[in-house]
Amino acid sequence: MIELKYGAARQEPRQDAAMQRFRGHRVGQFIHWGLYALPAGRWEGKDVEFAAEFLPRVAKIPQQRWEALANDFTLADFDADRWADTAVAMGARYMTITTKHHDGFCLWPSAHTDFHMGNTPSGRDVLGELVAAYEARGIDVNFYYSVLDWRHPDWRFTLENDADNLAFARYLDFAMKQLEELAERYPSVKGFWFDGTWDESVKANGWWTWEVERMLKKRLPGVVVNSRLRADDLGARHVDTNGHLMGDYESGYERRLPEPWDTSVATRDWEACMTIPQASWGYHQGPWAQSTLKHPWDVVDMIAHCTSLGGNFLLNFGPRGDGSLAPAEVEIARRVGEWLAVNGEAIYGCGFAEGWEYQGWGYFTRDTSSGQVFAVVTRLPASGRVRLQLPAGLELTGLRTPGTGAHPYNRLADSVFEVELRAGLEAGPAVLALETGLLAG
Ligand code: FHN
Repeated sequence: MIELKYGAARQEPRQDAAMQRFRGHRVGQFIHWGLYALPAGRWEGKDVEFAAEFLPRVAKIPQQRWEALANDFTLADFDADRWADTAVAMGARYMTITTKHHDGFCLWPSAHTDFHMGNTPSGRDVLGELVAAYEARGIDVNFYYSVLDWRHPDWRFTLENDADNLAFARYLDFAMKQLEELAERYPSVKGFWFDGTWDESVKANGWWTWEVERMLKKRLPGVVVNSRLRADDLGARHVDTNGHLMGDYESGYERRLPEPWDTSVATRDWEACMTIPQASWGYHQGPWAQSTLKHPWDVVDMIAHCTSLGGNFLLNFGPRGDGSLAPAEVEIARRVGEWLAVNGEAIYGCGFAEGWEYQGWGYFTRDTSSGQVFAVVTRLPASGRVRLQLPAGLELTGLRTPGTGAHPYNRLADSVFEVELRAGLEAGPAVLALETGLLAG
């Protein structure tokens, strides 16, 4: 063990009420919204086949022209209640929104920059409106904050000399002030989700990431912070040099999930975030993105996959430049929500079912309070039949599907059962609630 000043604050997962609440949510809505929603991946008539929020960099747009987009951010069709209604329809229990992305534009009227929503034609505090709308519906709000800032004159990717060190120290002070401001203006926020912390400059200042976590936890008791913020004394990220997770949950699963049989993941809290199109987080209007939208059942598969390993799933939405949500994304949210409305007992408050092995047709989950085990069948075999292998010594004593009630099954051997599931596929992946007992003898 190496002595660390800025390593992990604890070695075991948090068990306080706020953390348990976050852990039980399982399904969240991510939102990437900023100036990049206006060009939406297209510049001077050409589609730029890259994540829309990277447009200023990829298309090498002069800073002044990028900033001028703020004049067109009129919010002609923005309604915080409509966004929040969509989250409710999806069955999301929390929402995480970009307060500032890499281009430095802030969704709240920050006193520390003039590059913010308050200086757009409407002058509205959309962040405040969103917090109010989501919380009125019982949905927790978390703030995404990009430490990386392409616009700020003191931002540095690397620290080459004293002048860089001085400039970057000023930058860290600026970012700390913005974070204090967010905590003060919106004290009901439940979590902070940091991004853009991978550069050498941040890694060389692990102390600052420690201070940010400490400041937020002091001001906002219970607040949940992702691992991506943190670097330790030696520049190790997420997990400190001694192998302990920093922050409250691992947030490294981005557009990828752990292997479904990798049960080692279940020893920590974690969250995976996912785009609806193949890659873009901000709204991208081109076919590069729009022809790759995920099917609602693919989303359900990922939700169950994460739950089965004790993780949360954060599905990203990229609202459009006028403030409206893309209809295709609203439709996906609706269908995922319809599935969750029937089958949510296998997801919310559920986690890893220890002893129940991954078998390829989908996932086992277990309700962390009642102990009820579920099978979520997302890959039905061509036969239409699923073979359920129970842990040794257990037998099936009853089977129920949340939508339709008792379901028949056949015993093939001790602890091995077969279930026919061809009917009802149009309603999405089947869920089975398993009643079990000890095998006699
Ligand atoms: O560069 C960003 C990207 O735009 C997006 O915000 C994602 C979300 O996890 N994070 C970064 C890439 O890791």
